[in-house]
Amino acid sequence: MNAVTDSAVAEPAAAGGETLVRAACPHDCPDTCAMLVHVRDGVAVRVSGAADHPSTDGVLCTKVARYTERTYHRGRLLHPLRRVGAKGEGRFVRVTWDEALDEIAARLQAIAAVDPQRILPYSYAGTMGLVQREGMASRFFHRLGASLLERTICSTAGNVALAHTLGAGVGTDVERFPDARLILIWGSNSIASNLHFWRLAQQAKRRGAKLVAIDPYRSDTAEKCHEHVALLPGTDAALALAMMHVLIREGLLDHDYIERHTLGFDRLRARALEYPPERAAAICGLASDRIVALAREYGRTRPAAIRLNYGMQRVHGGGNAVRAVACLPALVGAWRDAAGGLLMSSNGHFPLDTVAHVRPDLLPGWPERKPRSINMSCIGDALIGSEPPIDALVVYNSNPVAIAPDSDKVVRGFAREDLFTVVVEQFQTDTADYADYVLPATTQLEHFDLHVSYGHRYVVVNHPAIAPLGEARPNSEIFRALAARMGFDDAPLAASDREVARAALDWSDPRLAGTSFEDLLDRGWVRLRIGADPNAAPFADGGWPTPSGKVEFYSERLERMGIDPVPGFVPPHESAASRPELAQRYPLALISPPARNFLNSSFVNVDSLRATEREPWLDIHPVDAAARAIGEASRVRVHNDRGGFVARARVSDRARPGVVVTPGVWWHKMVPGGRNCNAVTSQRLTDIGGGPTFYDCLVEVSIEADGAAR
Ligand SMILES: Nc1nc2c(c(=O)[nH]1)N[C@H]1C(S)=C(S)[C@@H](COP(=O)(O)OP(=O)(O)OC[C@H]3O[C@@H](n4cnc5c(=O)[nH]c(N)nc54)[C@H](O)[C@@H]3O)O[C@H]1N2
Ligand SMILES: Nc1nc2c(c(=O)[nH]1)N[C@H]1C(S)=C(S)[C@@H](COP(=O)(O)OP(=O)(O)OC[C@H]3O[C@@H](n4cnc5c(=O)[nH]c(N)nc54)[C@H](O)[C@@H]3O)O[C@H]1N2
Ligand code: SF4
Ligand SMILES: [Mo]
Repeated sequence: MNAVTDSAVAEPAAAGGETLVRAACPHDCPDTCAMLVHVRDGVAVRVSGAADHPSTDGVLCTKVARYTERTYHRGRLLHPLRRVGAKGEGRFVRVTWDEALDEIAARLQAIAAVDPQRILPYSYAGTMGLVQREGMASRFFHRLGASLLERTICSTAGNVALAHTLGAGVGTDVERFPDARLILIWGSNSIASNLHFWRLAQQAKRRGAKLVAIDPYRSDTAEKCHEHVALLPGTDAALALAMMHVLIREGLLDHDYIERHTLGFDRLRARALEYPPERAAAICGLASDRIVALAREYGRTRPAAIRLNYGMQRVHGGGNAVRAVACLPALVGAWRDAAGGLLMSSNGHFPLDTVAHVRPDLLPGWPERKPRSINMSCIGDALIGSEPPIDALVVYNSNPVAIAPDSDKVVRGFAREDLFTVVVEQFQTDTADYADYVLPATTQLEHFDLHVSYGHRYVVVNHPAIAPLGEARPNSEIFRALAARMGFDDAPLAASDREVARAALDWSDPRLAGTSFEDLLDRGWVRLRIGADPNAAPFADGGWPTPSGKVEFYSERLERMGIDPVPGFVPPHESAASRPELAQRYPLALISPPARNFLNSSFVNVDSLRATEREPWLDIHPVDAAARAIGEASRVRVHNDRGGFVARARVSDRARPGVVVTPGVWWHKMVPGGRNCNAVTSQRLTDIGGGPTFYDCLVEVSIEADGAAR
């Protein structure tokens, strides 16, 4: 099979007149699959998983296997649009690119003349590509001097916590998991959100490993594990500290590893001794002997690996919880085994050159001068009450009206008449409905990109397979054009997509030894070289990328930031224990984890996938259902002081008593009542990293007659 090295030109493949183009899945998923696009007569007929890419192993998930349905969807935006109806109404007229760009440039210029900080980019990971994500967009906004966006909406609690414990997003190679004997799948519904890890965990299972899910919900993954520890949301740190307590008490520690490769054991020991299993049991809603048994098993089994995912850090104490869990492998010396240790993110393994990539130096006065920054997880409040106000918002790679917490406030902000909003999108999303201008963006099949991963260790290339549909343009081209319109003649703003991609990685780094950018374009993917022997345990002999070079149980950097330097249990913002008066009115804890057939709010508009998910569900325990006269398939209203949404009840013990679960972030306009689950989530932040607290949310559930939806 051949790779292509030029845009949209593919080499003929052996069979059936199809050409195959090497591509990468663009989505916010740890698996970053290498794909092949099958093209016939200029049309992408299907996509498949690259069989030669070890972690993809020839398999794509159900959603992306349908990527051509998304690309050729009847709802694709094909022309620039200008709003003619009221904000949110969704009435637009077609305009030319010239008209749209001229008007947008003029409006941004006028606002920038007052204060460029009144302009805010809003973006996340609609595509993870180094070019189409921030490659050109951030260069543009830096040059403009716009407000900086703190991109916290997913993972900063966990990532900052991990960086202050292990030093960076580093850990166990996902491909080593088949050799583990014990795997703790912690806060992760891997079948839905990390399929290729799940396949490796299955291999381990077949070789005799035990799989344990730690999750308040009996997800598809928890259902298929040998054991399921169903703790209350937001209590993971207490569980981890109690496990440490048992490991200490029963002498299951690796003192040699602790002595040589960790910092602050005495402080951590003192903290853990405050959490005997009985205390944690009360906090977590578990039996204490379960905790003792789990700790013993963890302390006695080798190799023992933890797959930690972001599901458990979307609560007030999410950062401390990640720190606590990330301390466990060092305590028992699990890092001595290649198949032991912990994996949350592998992103820190990649030799990224951020400055060369997004060019913060384009900001006049950098690095002394920095514009104000706005936390994207509080966009509702920011739009309503920032000083100076946000006068213009440019949204790309994100659907904030649907995915940001506290929807009623977000909608109020987006509906402001005096706000100038540009949305660069592939589809007419909830957010696009509030735009003054909608600009049509290409999909992954139509543009070039380069991808690193947060789940594996490969760089993957995406070659364009087809010509852009309609008048759609890549994000990079749109921001280049806007820069030119605004008179920015800096060379980095005219760089080609390939130049941006090349600049994003440090090609002289030993992890890319033996590979050039050109090789990579040709081959489609390349594996990082980490350590002399790729099969060895990279941290068996320490070498952590922290300031001390050790696993930091105690973090001086956190202490300087005024944060507890030793991991502890930080209770949820909203729980029966932490807010008893609130819990009187809103007694149920709601979590809203990923749906298997959607990716955040992406794919909700793809008919076949929406037909599989059918409608917003609410999993509720029979005891909680009976107390509210809720039956199977009852239509219910989930509500609190922030707002409410409608769902269909599924009564079963998959949700533990006191916890209700609604999978997936639907589009507001596609659900009865016009509000998805973010109508009830809050804008409060995590203890570390300023992350959102989607799963820290008390609600009440009431029966609602069919058709009576608001
Ligand atoms: N199909 C699909 N795949 C996806 C996504 C998607 O929307 N759909 N989203 C992508 C994105 S953006 C991300 S960030 C990644 C990872 O996204 P994650 O949010 O890590 O997703 P999951 O792996 O589904 O894990 C969430 C699990 O955590 C559980 N959970 C909730 N609260 C707690 C808690 O307090 N403690 C513990 N222990 N568990 C808790 C939930 O019940 C759920 O089973 O997945 C990506 N992959
Ligand atoms: N209640 C609740 N809310 C959540 C979560 C949850 O678990 N529960 N998960 C949170 C998490 S983990 C995350 S990461 C966020 C994700 O939130 P977002 O980053 O907003 O992700 P998506 O909802 O997938 O929206 C991405 C948008 O980018 C567009 N897009 C894709 N590729 C391109 C491109 O090349 N160019 C342009 N211009 N647009 C493109 C897509 O069409 C899509 O509309 O949501 C968060 N919100
Ligand atoms: S969403 Fe994840 S599993 Fe699915 S194709 Fe993309 S990278 Fe692979
Ligand atoms: Mo995410």
